[in-house]
Amino acid sequence: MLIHAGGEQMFNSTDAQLEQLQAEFADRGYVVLPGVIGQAERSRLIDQIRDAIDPTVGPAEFEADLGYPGAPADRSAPGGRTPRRLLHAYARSDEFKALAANVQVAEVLGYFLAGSFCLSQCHHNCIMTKHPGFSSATLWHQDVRYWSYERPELISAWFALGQETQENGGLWVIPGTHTLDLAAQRLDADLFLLPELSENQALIQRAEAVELQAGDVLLFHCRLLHAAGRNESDAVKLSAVFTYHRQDNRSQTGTRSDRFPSIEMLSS
Ligand SMILES: O=C(O)CCC(=O)C(=O)O
Repeated sequence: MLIHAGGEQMFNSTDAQLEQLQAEFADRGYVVLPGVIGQAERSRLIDQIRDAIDPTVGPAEFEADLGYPGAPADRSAPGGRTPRRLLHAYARSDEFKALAANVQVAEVLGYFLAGSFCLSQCHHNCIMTKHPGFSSATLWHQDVRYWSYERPELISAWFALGQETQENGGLWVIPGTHTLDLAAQRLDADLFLLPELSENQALIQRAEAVELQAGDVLLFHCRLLHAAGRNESDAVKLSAVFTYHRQDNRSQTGTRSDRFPSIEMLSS
């Protein structure tokens, strides 16, 4: 399979490899692509992120604003100015644009989404900065909860810029939940899974930690249940996250998903 982006011939996996990845994605709702981003590229991105953390170059979302478990109580509390996400990653620099358009990721996404696709500027499109001491835990949720597209068929790419482990707050997923229809009473008002319900506990017992090496990319379906703990290590964890959708899967007019235009990434 050959796909073209910006006139360049792309990374060329065999059809058999792509088919196998797609079968895994269809079954589990996620796949990991190992070693996609080399060290030199990661170092350039990390330098840019460090420059944007302190003083924080907005727009940014702060841990204190969300009030997730473990977050500082408010912006005036100790750690209250800890950023959780640097937003609008795509627009921040040419290096982040290139990351979002990574050829290997684009080839796999083009195969999974079966054709032309776009990057959403409204969802994820951020640099996750998980800081020791002041980071929060993210409870079980599906990202699609606040997204409004014609079809819930978006895929996010989580670029690990360093190692991601259970200790530093790496992601947990519940394989196969991207096909599950969850009744509303299983979720709280913010659409997090209610952990006290026995049917939810049975699901959570199936959770798996996704440990990533620096440079790995996790592709996950927008309906996959996932969660993450706090960063208990002594180093900040940095990841860039972008979300993609088929070009013909349009955001609904007037919703948050429609606030900024999507960017065409690849036409086949
Ligand atoms: O790193 C985390 O705490 C989880 C982030 C997450 O699940 C999300 O932003 O959807």
